[in-house]
Amino acid sequence: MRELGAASGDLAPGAELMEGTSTVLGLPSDRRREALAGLGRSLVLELFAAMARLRAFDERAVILQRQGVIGTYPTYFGEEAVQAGSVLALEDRDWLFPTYRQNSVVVLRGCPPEVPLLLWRGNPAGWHDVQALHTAPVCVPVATNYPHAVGAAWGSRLLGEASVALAYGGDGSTSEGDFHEACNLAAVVRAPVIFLVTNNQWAISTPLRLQTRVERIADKASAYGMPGVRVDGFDVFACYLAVREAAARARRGEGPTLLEAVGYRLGPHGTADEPSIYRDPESARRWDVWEPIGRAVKALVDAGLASSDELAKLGADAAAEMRAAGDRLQDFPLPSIGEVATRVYKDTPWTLGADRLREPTFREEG
Ligand SMILES: Cc1ncc(C[n+]2csc(CCOP(=O)(O)OP(=O)(O)O)c2C)c(N)n1
Ligand SMILES: [Mg+2]
Repeated sequence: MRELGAASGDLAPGAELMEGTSTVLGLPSDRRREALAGLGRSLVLELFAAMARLRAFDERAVILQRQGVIGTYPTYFGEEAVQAGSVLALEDRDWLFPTYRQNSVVVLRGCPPEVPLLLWRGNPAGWHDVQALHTAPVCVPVATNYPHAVGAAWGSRLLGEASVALAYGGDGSTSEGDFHEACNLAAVVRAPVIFLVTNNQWAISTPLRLQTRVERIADKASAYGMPGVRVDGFDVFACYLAVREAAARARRGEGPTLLEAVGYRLGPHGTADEPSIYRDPESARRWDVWEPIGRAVKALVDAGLASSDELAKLGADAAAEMRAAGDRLQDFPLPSIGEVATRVYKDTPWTLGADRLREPTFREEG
């Protein structure tokens, strides 16, 4: 497993940007040890194991893409802390609305990892059970998942349920009309929803300074009348605590929260992207010291909560799990052409009826 990471609390590139974010790993060492001990060994290990599984999934997916087993893939290298922290801070009854970037969070809800891998293989077996897992399908159109989450949250409140919805998004998504409409409606109706924006400072090739004139995305919250909170997005413990607090607020009937997880996109936008064309590889590499798994390893070992061997074993177990999931992909039969419209329409239009769709036939050359 690729592990980088600086000693916790070190001054590193981006430190100014992290100033004022809520953090555990950025605390002075005595307070950091105290905060980690307060969370307890079993929770910190659970959070670490969740990050390790997400990392292993991501690494396996990139390998499978390079082998031609799956199609283009949006890696989330470096964003495991936000994803693991947020999922574990919620309850199973709470709803997740992931984007392409959080494409495997459903695995942390108990979905077999081959399911999201099959999604990127274009196989219908890659559609997870939305109702059972309380996780919406991965959303590729930027920002359209925000109003969906508001609807789910508002609906659950009208039904008298105490569930919360969490919508993920990126810095770029906050420029979309859907983001504005969702935030506004959520605040007006006090929907129990969390907008979790991972500010990785890039929207494909568009840097943050060309995306918005605000320096802090969380500042946008005041325009809607909801709290805006900034959290160290490379710190799984801080992300966990921030989401837990926002969820508690939502459950108390106090409405939505905008959470900005401050970070940097350590990798490319996806496997089809070549970032050196639009950003300087040297300055990008300077951010590697924030890589969340290496950072957590150092802090947990330092706090005496785990040994590095124990943490390495969690990484190795996760890698084995994801390798096995990848090996199973070829066992799933290719879909038939008739399935192209399945789950698209309630009643399949006659133009797409089974009798009108035929398996492609190939003429022999020559
Ligand atoms: C409505 C819409 N417009 C454009 C795109 C193309 N697109 C895919 S990802 C992306 C960038 C999104 O950036 P950001 O919100 O910061 O999320 P990140 O990819 O960094 O996680 C764009 C423009 C799209 N998928 N949907
Ligand atoms: Mg982004």
